[in-house]
Amino acid sequence: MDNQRGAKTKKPVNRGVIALIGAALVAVLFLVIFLPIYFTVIRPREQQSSNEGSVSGSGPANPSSGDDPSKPVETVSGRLLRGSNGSTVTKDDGSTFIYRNEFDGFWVDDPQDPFNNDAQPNSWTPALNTSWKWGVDRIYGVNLGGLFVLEPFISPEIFQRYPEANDEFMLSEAMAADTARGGLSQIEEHYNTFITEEDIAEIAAAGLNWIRVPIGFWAVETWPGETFLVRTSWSYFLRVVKWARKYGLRVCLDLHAVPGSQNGYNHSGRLSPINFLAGPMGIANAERALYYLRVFTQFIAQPQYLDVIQAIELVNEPLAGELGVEPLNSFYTRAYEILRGITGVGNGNGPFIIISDGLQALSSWEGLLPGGDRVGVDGHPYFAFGGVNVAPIFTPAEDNLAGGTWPRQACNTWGPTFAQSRGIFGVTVGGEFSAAVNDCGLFIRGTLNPRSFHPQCPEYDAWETYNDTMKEGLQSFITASFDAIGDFFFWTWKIGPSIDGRIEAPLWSYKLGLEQGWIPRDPRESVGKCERLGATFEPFRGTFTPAQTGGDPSATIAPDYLASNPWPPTSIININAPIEFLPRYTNTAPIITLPVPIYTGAPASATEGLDGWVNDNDTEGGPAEAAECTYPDRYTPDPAFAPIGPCPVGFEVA
Ligand SMILES: *[C@@H]1O[C@H](CO)[C@@H](O)[C@H](O)[C@H]1NC(C)=O
Ligand SMILES: *[C@@H]1O[C@H](CO)[C@@H](O)[C@H](O)[C@H]1NC(C)=O
Ligand SMILES: *[C@@H]1O[C@H](CO)[C@@H](O)[C@H](O)[C@H]1NC(C)=O
Ligand SMILES: *[C@@H]1O[C@H](CO)[C@@H](O)[C@H](O)[C@H]1NC(C)=O
Ligand SMILES: CC(=O)N[C@H]1CO[C@H](CO)[C@@H](O)[C@@H]1O
Repeated sequence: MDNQRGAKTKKPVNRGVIALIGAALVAVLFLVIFLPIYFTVIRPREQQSSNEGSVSGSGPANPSSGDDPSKPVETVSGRLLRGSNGSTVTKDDGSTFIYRNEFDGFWVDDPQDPFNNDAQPNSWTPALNTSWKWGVDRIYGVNLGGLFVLEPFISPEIFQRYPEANDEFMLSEAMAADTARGGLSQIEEHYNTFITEEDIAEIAAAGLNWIRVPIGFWAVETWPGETFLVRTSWSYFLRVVKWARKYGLRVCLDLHAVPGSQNGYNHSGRLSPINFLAGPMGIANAERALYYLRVFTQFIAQPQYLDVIQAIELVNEPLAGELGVEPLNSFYTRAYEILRGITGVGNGNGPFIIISDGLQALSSWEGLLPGGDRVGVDGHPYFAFGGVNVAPIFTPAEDNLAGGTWPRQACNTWGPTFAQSRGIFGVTVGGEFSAAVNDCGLFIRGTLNPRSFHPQCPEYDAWETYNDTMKEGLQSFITASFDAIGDFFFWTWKIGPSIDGRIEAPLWSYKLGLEQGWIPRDPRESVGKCERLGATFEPFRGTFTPAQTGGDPSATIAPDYLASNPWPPTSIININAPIEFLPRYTNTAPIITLPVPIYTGAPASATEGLDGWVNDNDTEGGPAEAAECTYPDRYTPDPAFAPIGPCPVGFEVA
């Protein structure tokens, strides 16, 4: 993307009463959510730097980088503002660690210049201040799975505290009732400790360059009956973004859980029937999802965030096989119009838009949003859930390294589909996949089936005693997967210990695999792996169209496509009434603006216009129930609910 900074001038705020109420709400939120973090964490550090007037160390006191951007530069307190391999990083709490990066990465952290994007994670990734070249630069990414949308197999100990909980909804309910153990603050404690600054530094040092960060709708708000910890993850998300900027990582914000559940899985927040684009609340729930996408986009499209949060994924894994592709096409079309309406079109105007393949073949999405500006598709290839296959992984593969049939199977299964999707659709990423070839490990299938009966689980679970052949086989499989998928985000960076103090889903942790030697220390080793295995798929050697990568500032979607994918869609599953009779929301709620951190050390110019809402022309209110309408339960509606006419008031069905 190009880097037109501060090009936007803000129009005077004219959102009227709604804005005032919204602002008041935000101010309160700000105090409640942000001050504890930014005052306890940031203020002491800054006071420290301004109190200590003497220059220590030998570096220049002037925070300019000279010719070599990676050269350490010191601030007045002796604290470094940037550094490369071997430098000392001082964290917000004053403690330090040594930055290790063997790939010429360097970090930047200047309180006077909090949006500095000079950092670079390694020599083969453009610094954040430099355009990402889609199709040229390769995504070597990991997910921060289980951080803001909790999953039993990723943080098992938390779920083991409340054995009755099968998903975050039930977990939150159980915690809230358990004030003795701190109630819902246990979730915040998890946000605060599960992923640390060292993790982000290690991700950069592992040769990686992107993170995909799943987040739930409760980062914005919850409605009555929704048990999730509300509006707390956002400030921790911004802390992750701050660290990503510091270490030079790009971020994909992934809306992983929407009201009503988009797939019914536990990792959608609630194990339940699907009520997103399905059932009597299917349209209403989707309208809330559209609103949350709008609120997130208004924030991340601000010039200060554009170069770090470079992509947004609309909804993770909506179950297209059940919902049908047509209603999803309508949803994506509406989301595209809302998002690009906020950001404008072309490089420098808001994030890349990623759509999930909905757990269907990538080719199902051919023709989606034709001519659209920066739209990509995300596939999640896993063998782990594909049934029992006991093929050994420690026997030699075609390239004489261990791996058995697995590496070549990854190349042959995923290589052609990802390559073809790049030709047919455009930018295509593998947003999730793991090193597991089976569903062994604790809670991989959720808490209801805590352990798999796969016959090889004893062998795969005992990671502490894997021999070198086993590790070589796993590494061969994972490098083949990297090569076949191309632009990838491994699922996931970290697995926490179970109540027994052990990591019990080892092949899902990039960090553990790096430490133990089944993940390559340099992910570029994967390039050419499929060829070395004799896998003969045709790689994508073409180029993307200008619109696909932001090079067409007048990219538009054909009017007939828009007309044939209307919002709301013409039909959805599991309803007993005409779709136009289903409950909808009015647009009368005050707009929620996501809070912005306080930057006390920075000049006002650095934070100019930073208020969480980039486009003041966008003044429509948020969704609210109309008093005169009946709304069934958002997750478990009465299946017999059959309205005999449209709800009479307040609807702009357009
Ligand atoms: C990186 O720093 C570590 C610790 O200071 C040092 O041992 C190592 O040799 C350095 N590596 C490179 C490539 O400079
Ligand atoms: C981008 O950052 C590099 C250091 O990585 C610096 O040398 C360069 O001047 C910066 N470019 C811009 C356009 O800010
Ligand atoms: C390595 O471990 C595997 C799986 O436990 C085992 O089957 C194999 O015989 C071992 N190989 C060596 C060389 O020890
Ligand atoms: C807001 O609307 C005005 C009038 O239509 C237009 O000139 C301006 O460019 C718009 N601003 C943004 C940020 O979209
Ligand atoms: C029933 C259900 O939704 N199970 C899912 C729970 O989440 C794990 C991953 O955390 C999935 O693998 C299961 O399919």
